Amino acid sequence: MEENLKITFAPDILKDRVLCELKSRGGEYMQLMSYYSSAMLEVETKFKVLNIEYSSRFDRNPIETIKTRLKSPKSIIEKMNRIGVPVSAENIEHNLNDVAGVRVICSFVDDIYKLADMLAVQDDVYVVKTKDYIKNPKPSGYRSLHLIVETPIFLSNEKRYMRVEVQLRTIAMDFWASLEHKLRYKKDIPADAAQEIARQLYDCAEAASKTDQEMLAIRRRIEASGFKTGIE
Ligand code: 0O2
Repeated sequence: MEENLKITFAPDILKDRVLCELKSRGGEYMQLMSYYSSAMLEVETKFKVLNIEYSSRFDRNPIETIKTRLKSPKSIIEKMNRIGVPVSAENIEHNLNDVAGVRVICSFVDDIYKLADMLAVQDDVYVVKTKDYIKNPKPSGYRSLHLIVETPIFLSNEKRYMRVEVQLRTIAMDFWASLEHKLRYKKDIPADAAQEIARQLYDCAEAASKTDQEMLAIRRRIEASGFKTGIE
């Protein structure tokens, strides 16, 4: 195992050095990232399969979009710093749950829970942790269902279990989270205005949630009347 890269503080120049070292040592770090990419692909495929099967059973697609992302080296270093663990391939794998991320954007709120259940019952998926920010939104107003899952990837000479963070949310939740994320990085907002803006953003999250509930009620009403919805 490669020697740990110890960072006790993180000015940008130091982060850049650690980043260069991680990349130049190549080997283990790049290999680990390729494992995460493979695990991400496995989980993405599982959702694509569920979407196809669901649409043939219920005549509609529960998934609007699937996005995948591998955490950047910079974000990995920042998070390792935050939790006070030296940066090494081994420590990254043992301490971070969200290096591989799959975001599933659903049509309706009930689709989120159905898809999460359908994934959880698969015999090669182990749900390590669930955080339900839909039933318990964050103080910011953020809503999503987060699952940390472990799933195997099959390599030439081994079967290796990897962790993937799955975020399931509706289009409305995604719309809010994407814009809030962008606005949060506008650093020149004075503190007093920031508080008011946070409150406005919270109100927008509440409005988006109300819209989600109404859209679900409308779909159920149409279904109850015997019409099919969203045949694709
Ligand atoms: P990125 O680039 O989006 O991934 P953990 O140690 O992972 O269990 P952590 O890191 O507190 O604990 O995880 P949490 O709070 O369950 O989820 C973190 C991720 O959720 C964030 O990832 C965001 O993607 C999303 N998120 C959480 N709260 C908010 C929020 O208030 N607004 C928005 N827009 N997104 C949020 P990262 O690491 O920030 O980055």
